[in-house]
Amino acid sequence: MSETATTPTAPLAVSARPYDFTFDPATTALVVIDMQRDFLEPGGFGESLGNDVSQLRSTIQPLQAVLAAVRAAGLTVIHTREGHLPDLSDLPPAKLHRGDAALRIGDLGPKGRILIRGEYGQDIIDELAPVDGEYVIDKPGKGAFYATAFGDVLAEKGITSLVVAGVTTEVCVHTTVREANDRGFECLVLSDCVGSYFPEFQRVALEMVAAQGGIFGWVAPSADFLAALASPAPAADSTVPAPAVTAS
Ligand code: C5J
Repeated sequence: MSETATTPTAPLAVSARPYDFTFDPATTALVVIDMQRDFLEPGGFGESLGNDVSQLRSTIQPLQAVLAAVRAAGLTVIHTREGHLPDLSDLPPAKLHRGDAALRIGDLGPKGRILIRGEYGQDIIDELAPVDGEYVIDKPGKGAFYATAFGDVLAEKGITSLVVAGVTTEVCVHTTVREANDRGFECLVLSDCVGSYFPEFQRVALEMVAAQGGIFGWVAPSADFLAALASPAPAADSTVPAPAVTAS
């Protein structure tokens, strides 16, 4: 008597720079970095630093499409939010005092206290609100691993690959991708789902990820990731004959 056994899902391939990014949906998480009112809407942290927050809004629509697809496909979804405790005990003085902001972290702005956990402005924009079953990681730093449970969540879920979106490309996205790369994760950055207040930084930050043969990871437009996710599971060679079972 013989049986057939199904091999683990063959990896899907995304056309990416510097070469195809392969991933198994079961071990891949979508990581949405800091899509918060404080960065994307007027009256928040981003604007207080003198930035034109409208620069980031082109990321919203493609990211909505990616979220819909990964939710349908059952991938792990992790959102992050940069922010600090109300008593500022997790805010290094260097971060508080640096620069010439109109409103500093902890000051009261039109959307609540700037970059403080639990405030309206610190939460994720309505368009990309997390749904039940998704993780939300509050982080005091720019990277998602520093002083958070992010690494533990990835380990618990058996995640080895990250598809990364969010803002800003050259700050929190880059820091997280660099941290992830050093910890052995494979990272794909979705070029139209990450945003910067500075077009030049956006271009160069994406180049830096994929340069030198993918020094930090891969870069692709979301359309190519969505195409890979929708591609049919490999059929012909995904089942292999199992060894014959003999019984005495
Ligand atoms: C910044 C972030 N830019 N989320 N934070 O301060 O990139």
